[in-house]
Amino acid sequence: MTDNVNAYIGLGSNLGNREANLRAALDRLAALPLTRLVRESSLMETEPVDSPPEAGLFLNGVAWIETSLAPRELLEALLAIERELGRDRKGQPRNAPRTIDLDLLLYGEQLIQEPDLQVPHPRMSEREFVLWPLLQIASKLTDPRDGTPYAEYFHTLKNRSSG
Ligand code: PH2
Ligand code: MG
Ligand code: MG
Repeated sequence: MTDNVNAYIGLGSNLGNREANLRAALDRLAALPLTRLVRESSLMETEPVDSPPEAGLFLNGVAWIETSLAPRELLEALLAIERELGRDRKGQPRNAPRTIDLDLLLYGEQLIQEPDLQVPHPRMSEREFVLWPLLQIASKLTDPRDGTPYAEYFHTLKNRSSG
């Protein structure tokens, strides 16, 4: 069994009862084997980014878990929770509205580059809807690739968007 690792999961929903979907996902994360839910962020409503025109507003949050599941076991567990909560990926365009999206953002300090699993999540440092809830629960967290504080990415984004 691997050691306990701190991992961060991004949660998003823009279909159905968004808050109920996120709460159900958090309950299921907390119930995973070899896993403890350490902290959950508050939920924020966000404008869809890089989504089809019909996409509605998202509700987003981040969960901090401590787990002994291996990264790929954790990924499979996240996909299973998505399916249980009605996520249907078949025939859907990229970033189609979804009842629930669970993204593995960080798994300890590990760097993973596989076709279906990239950690840190490749777009997390450019997404306010990830960084804001992440920093709320883990303000000192740094990018395992080069030690950049996630707070620095967040401030860069904010400065850019305010012109
Ligand atoms: N997820 C995406 C694409 N765009 N936009 C917001 N606001 N929130 C998301 O969770 C989100 C998104 C792909 O997973
Ligand atoms: Mg996503
Ligand atoms: Mg996803």
